[in-house]
Amino acid sequence: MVQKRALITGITGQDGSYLAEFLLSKNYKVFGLTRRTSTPNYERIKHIEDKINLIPGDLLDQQSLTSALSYSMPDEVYNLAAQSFVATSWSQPVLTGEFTALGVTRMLEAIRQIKPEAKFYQASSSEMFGKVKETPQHEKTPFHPRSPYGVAKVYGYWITINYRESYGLFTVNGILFNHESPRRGLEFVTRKITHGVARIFLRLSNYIELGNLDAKRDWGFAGDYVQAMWMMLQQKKPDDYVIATGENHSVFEFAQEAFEVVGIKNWKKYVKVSKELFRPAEVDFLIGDSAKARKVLGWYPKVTFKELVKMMVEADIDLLKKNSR
Ligand code: NAP
Ligand code: G4F
Repeated sequence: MVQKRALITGITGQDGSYLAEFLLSKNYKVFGLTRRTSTPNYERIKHIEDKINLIPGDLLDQQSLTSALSYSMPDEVYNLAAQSFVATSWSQPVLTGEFTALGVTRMLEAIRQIKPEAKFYQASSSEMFGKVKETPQHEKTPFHPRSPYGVAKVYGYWITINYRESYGLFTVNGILFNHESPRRGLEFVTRKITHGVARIFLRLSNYIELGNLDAKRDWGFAGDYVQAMWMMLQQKKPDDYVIATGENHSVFEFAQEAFEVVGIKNWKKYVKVSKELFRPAEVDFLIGDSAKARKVLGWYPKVTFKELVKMMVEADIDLLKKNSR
């Protein structure tokens, strides 16, 4: 059988690393776009670095994307690269728009010019639902983004559909709800909590500083979610899918569960709430309905909330112990 080729933007990120592993397990030839940094940031992919092909490029640079397409000639393109931290999108709104919105058009243009038969996955987000219009949120729920990031993702969503309708490209949106893992960036609330709990457990710190504890999210495991990305590109027709667990929890509940893993009962004394960490406009409540993905793709999440929190706390304890040796 001919070996399939995939190009992943954002391969150094959380999802990119899990997706690369998954595609390698399916015998793909995997190419990844990486941008220039002054120190290497291959931490999440170092265990597979010799099995993948890294191509220098940036979502801001059209020529580099065209070259990456010409070099890799992929059957499938997964556009995971973005400025993905919602809080930063208020301090860097223009850059967020350049990466997270216009970057999608640049990638689609490169495909249209170099390999129009390539299938395209866009990393759309539940942040697009923002101030939610209905509960749970599904593919037909109207959007009301609440941050420059959410607005940029709405642009990315529509330009993906526009290239499908204008040029007949095979383009899909995966509208993924929050998904986490031990590889999650330390600035996101789940990892901030699990890393903080691990530090408190190991007596390396006395508290965690958090913002809005009442916000609720539908949290799943990133390893499960990258499989859905691939499944979407194996369909006969391009379409858009919500990927979620269908269960949500508050930040408060996440923290409680994380402290529970290490047996700390009086956990509230280790959490400080800082108004500085509240957002100018909050997304209070997200919960997804992934019935369409379950029916059409046969996708369902395997890791439960409890298992996810445990996995992340234990991984952070191991990491801190390893780093101290
Ligand atoms: P992540 O860990 O922050 O990774 C983002 C990746 O994008 C990194 O590899 C980063 O490279 C790369 N990148 C950023 N700007 C770039 C640019 N200008 N040119 C090339 N590469 C660039 O994010 P993630 O959690 O894996 O999420 C993957 C995608 O899914 C993102 O688009 C995110 O917005 C979206 N999404 C995530 C979730 C979630 O819960 N995780 C939910 C819905 C949608 P560096 O390593 O060089 O910084
Ligand atoms: O972990 P967060 O920063 O993730 P957020 O904003 O939901 O965005 C993530 O999920 C999106 C999918 O819905 C992705 F598109 C996006 O790329 C990213 O992966 O914050 C979650 C919630 C927020 O309501 C925030 O206000 O946690 C609240 N929170 C409370 N204290 C905090 C903190 N968030 C962070 N990052 N840090 C805190 O100290």
